[in-house]
Amino acid sequence: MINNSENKSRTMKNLKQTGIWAIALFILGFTSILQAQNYPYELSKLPYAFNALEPAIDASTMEIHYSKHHAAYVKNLNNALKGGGNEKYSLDELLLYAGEFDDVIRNNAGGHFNHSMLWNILALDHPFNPQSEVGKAVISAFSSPDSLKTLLSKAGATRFGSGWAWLYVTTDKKLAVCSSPNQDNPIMDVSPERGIPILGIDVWEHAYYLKYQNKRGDYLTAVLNAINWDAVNKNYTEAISSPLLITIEKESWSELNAFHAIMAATFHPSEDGNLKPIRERSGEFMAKAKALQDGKIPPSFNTPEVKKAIAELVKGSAALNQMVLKKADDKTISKKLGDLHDVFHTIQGLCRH
Ligand code: MN3
Repeated sequence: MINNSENKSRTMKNLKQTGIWAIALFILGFTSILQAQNYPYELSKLPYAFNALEPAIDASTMEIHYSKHHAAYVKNLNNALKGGGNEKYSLDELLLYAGEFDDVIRNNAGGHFNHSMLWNILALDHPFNPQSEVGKAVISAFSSPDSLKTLLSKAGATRFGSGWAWLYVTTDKKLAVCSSPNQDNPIMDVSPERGIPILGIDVWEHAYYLKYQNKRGDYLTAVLNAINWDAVNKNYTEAISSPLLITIEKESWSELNAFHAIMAATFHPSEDGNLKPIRERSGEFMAKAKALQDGKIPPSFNTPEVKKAIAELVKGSAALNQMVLKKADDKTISKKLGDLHDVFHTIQGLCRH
């Protein structure tokens, strides 16, 4: 386990890197399904009339869902961020590091993102197209759109209490189905399934109770026949090439995170002349480097350069451990730790492509 200050330091570094990404994306003109969402958040315009999805979704449910529930998530998110120092983070950062913000931020940032996606992926006249990019991917992953609907329906029906059913792009660019509690989604660090959602179905009672009462299954059948597959196709093609997917892949690299945590906990005190943490934890430091080498490197980062840098970390951290055991002086240990810190950031840098 990592303590709070290490955790915070890691988060700030991550957020800083994500910020660099955001600037790079802006300059390069990439688009993203999360683009340009920053504080203060605004309720996106509903792309159709309240009755546009009848009979699948009745006008009253749509009106309340959009103008009361979604509007409340936006208002509560802005209130939770206002004056708290977190206004600077983009919506994708709030989601990516949801576990490190207050639950109020996690729930309302999720609520805003999830509902914005929901409105966009519903329509009565944009049927599944097997020739589209997502159509081909669905057939490849699930054999048919009907099998996918069965999986989504099951995911939504078996989600206990409130939550969402998702079709999402995994970090290895495959399609998968999952469900999440409350307003969580697969972008979030708190989610056991990670990736970018491209189709989400709200299974909170507020999404269906007026018309369907307790019959969640009937609602799921109806809503899954009211999917705007052109919008899902757009989400899919954007998600597949999104740098956010690579960020999620890196953020899910648990051995890298574990090494980063011990690096932060030992190197930063050493910069202030405090060598106690590295003297106490050099064995653990070496073990975490070895675990990084022995673990599975995520596909996007599995390059000769990254492997070479990891090998250097393993060798260097073993040498550092020997220095500590032989009670070398502070200057020697500090120098070695600084060198390893540079090597580590080479890996971080190589991951930012
Ligand atoms: Mn809802």
